[in-house]
Amino acid sequence: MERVLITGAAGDIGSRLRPLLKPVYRELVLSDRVRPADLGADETFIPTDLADATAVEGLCRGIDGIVHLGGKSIEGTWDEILQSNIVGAYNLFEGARKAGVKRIIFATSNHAVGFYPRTTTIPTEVIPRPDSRYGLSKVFGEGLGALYAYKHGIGVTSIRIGNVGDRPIDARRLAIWLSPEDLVRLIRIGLERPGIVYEVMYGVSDNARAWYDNSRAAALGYAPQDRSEDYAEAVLAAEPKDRKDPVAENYQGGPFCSAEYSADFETIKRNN
Ligand code: 15L
Repeated sequence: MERVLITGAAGDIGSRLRPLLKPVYRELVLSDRVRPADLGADETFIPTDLADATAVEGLCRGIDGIVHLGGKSIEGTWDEILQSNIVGAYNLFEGARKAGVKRIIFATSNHAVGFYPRTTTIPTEVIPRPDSRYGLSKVFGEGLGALYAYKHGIGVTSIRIGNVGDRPIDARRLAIWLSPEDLVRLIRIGLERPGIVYEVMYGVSDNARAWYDNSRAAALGYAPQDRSEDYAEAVLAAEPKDRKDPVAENYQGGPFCSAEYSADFETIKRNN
């Protein structure tokens, strides 16, 4: 892996990854619609709209591996999600195929499976239960990854990212927190480990309260170094005591699940 492209490089995760991946790969190519505010003179930045297939094709030329973070990272209107995450991801995989890119990391999300209850521990093979149009677009991206892996031989790893940050910020994030350094560990497996065809891993640190069975990631060599439990006492002390959103509290996806909710929650809960 010599030339690695990061899409969505100006976003929160992209900004955290840039300095961490810089010493690892000979050349990092950064892309986003907007220029990162803190772009260094020694960084290569190519502004690209993922919805522009021709531009994306050009962006992928000469690249060995891609960390695809680009697109909308929260819920949006159907048209926003369609253009940024669905058309955008398709263009990216197509551009990569035409350019002969060897590996892709697809940044998927816990919201691809957000409608699993917090009482269950889910493996990576579960049936998708997206909790939003955003989560649905991530299911689409995971599918694209499998298609381009098995049909076109690109080694693809989908990382179902929980919540990346310096520390877990609330009780829900104690289960799904991912330190930037542990994210780098996952990315390096996907880009560098020999023999990757198509893999799905949960993007979480070593969290005692995790809702995920991440044994596949462990088998591939993932050994997270950060633990949300180190922050649990402080996080739980700061947690509001009177939460009034039973749908959000029931499901792993939290408020993404309760937004625009119109089902009969009690009936669903009883039957499933
Ligand atoms: C995500 O997928 C989002 O990109 C991020 O903004 C957070 O909302 C995160 O999930 C989360 O669930 O905390």
